[in-house]
Amino acid sequence: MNHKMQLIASLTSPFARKVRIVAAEKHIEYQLVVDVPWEAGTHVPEFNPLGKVPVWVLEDGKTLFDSRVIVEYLDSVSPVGHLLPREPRPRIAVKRWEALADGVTDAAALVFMERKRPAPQQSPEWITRQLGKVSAGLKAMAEELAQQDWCTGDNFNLADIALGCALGYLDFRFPEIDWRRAYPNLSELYDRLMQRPAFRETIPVV
Ligand code: GSF
Repeated sequence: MNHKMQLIASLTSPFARKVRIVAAEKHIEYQLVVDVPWEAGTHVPEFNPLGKVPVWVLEDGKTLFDSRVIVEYLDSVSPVGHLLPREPRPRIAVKRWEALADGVTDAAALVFMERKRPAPQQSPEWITRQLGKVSAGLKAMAEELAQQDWCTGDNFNLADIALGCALGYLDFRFPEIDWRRAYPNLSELYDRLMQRPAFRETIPVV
C-alpha cells in the first residue's frame, strides 16, 4: 500500500510546528491530519502508543515519532536545504540547540497543563520549578546566540527552527513572559524567522 505521507498534529503543538516548518523548508509534501490528543475521539494512540503528536505516517503506513526523530528523517530524505550538518561536531551542536529549545517548550507546556488542573490540585512548587527551567533556558539561548545572525553562526538550520517554535509557544501561552525585552537578540532572530513563510503559516491558533 502506498499512501501520501501524513502528519498527525494539532494546530497548537509547538513540536508539530517544528515538523511543519521543516517539511515546508524542505518542500516535502504531506497531508496534514489535525487531531487533538486531549479530545475524547482522538485517534493518536492508534498511531503512537504514547498518545502524543506529532506523528509522521510514512507511505507504507509505518509511523515515526517524536518530533526530533521526524525532523531528522525529513532532513535526510531530501537534499533540499540541509537543516542538519553532516559533520559530527556541527551536527551535534545543532541537536544540542534543539534539545535546549525543546526543553524550554516542554517545561512551559508542563506549566500550562498544571494551570489547567483544578486550583486545589495545582502545585505552586512544580510550577515554579518548571518556570525556572524556562528562564534558565531563555538565558542560555540568548547567551549562546550572542550577536550571531543564526543560532550556530552564519546559516539558518534546525537550531533556529526549534528556537523559533519555543519562542512562538511562549508568545502563544505565556504572553506575560517578556522575553523580547530581556533578550533583544532573541527578539531580532525571531523577527528574522517570521519573515519566512514556513513560520508565518504555522503560527499557533486555538
Ligand atoms: C513531545 C510531544 C508532546 O508533548 C516531541 O514530539 O518532540 N517530545 C515530544 N506533544 C503533546 C502536545 S504539545 O504539547 O506539543 C501531546 O501530544 N500531548 C498529549 C499527551 O497525552 O501527553
